[in-house]
Amino acid sequence: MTYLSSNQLKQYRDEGFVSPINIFSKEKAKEIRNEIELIEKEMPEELEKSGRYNAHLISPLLDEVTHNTKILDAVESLIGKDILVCGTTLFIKNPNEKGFVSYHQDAKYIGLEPHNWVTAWVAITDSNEHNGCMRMWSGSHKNNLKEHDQKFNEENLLTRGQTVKNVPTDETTPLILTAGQMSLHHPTIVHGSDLNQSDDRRIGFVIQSYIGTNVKQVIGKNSVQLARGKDNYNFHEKIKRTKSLMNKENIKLKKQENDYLQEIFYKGSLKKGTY
Ligand SMILES: O=C(O)CCC(=O)C(=O)O
Repeated sequence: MTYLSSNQLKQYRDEGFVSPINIFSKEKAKEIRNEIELIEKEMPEELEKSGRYNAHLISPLLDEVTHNTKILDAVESLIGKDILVCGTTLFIKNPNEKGFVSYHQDAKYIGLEPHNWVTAWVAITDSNEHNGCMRMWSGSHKNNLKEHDQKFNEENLLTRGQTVKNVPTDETTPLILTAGQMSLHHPTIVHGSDLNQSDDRRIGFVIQSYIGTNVKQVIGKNSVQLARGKDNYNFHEKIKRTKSLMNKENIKLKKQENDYLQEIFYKGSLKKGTY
């Protein structure tokens, strides 16, 4: 079954991304933002730095997004009908902070092989050039993995500050989304994002990533949830979906999963960043 149109499939093949895709209403996005902000208020450190990963394990509304049928339909068109979720990340840029994302390829340090996987970036707030939306180096996914410098800059929202050299930033495409829309991007596309210059937060909830059941974790360990279809390979441990907000057991599970992730992201690195 192909849910994306032939133009969208062509865009993904030629450019390495598809955007924008409507998923839910602005009102729903606001409800999700409120849940994120409630967690931040009740547990001030829970979503900070390396805690920003796997918030879907403690937030029923983020769990609902992760398993959203429209998102999964689009993902199925790209990686097939047997789909696992192997993690999520909140990319939040607050106003007056200097957070940015250097140009990088997701596949570089994530250990997911083969590249039968895709990342969904879901806009919880509007995301545009003024507040630092993602920018894509169109077509760069065709050239395999590139060398990355490791800059470990505190303001860089990536773990190692990993940076691809000589990116033609003036030619990159901004992915402009309104709250409730998403983009999908390829594991090897070079992308990044600039500062938030607005006076509101920019919040992206990123399912990083949806993987085919044939994809292995070759660096460390990732637990997964079955999102659609059947897992005939069973390469990964399965974890349950959450039913309640900030449940103690799920907070523990999130911490455990995030510890595994840290091992993956910093494997072989002489230094550790804060994310
Ligand atoms: O949210 C951002 O600005 C960057 C996110 C990103 O790099 C990703 O989703 O792979």
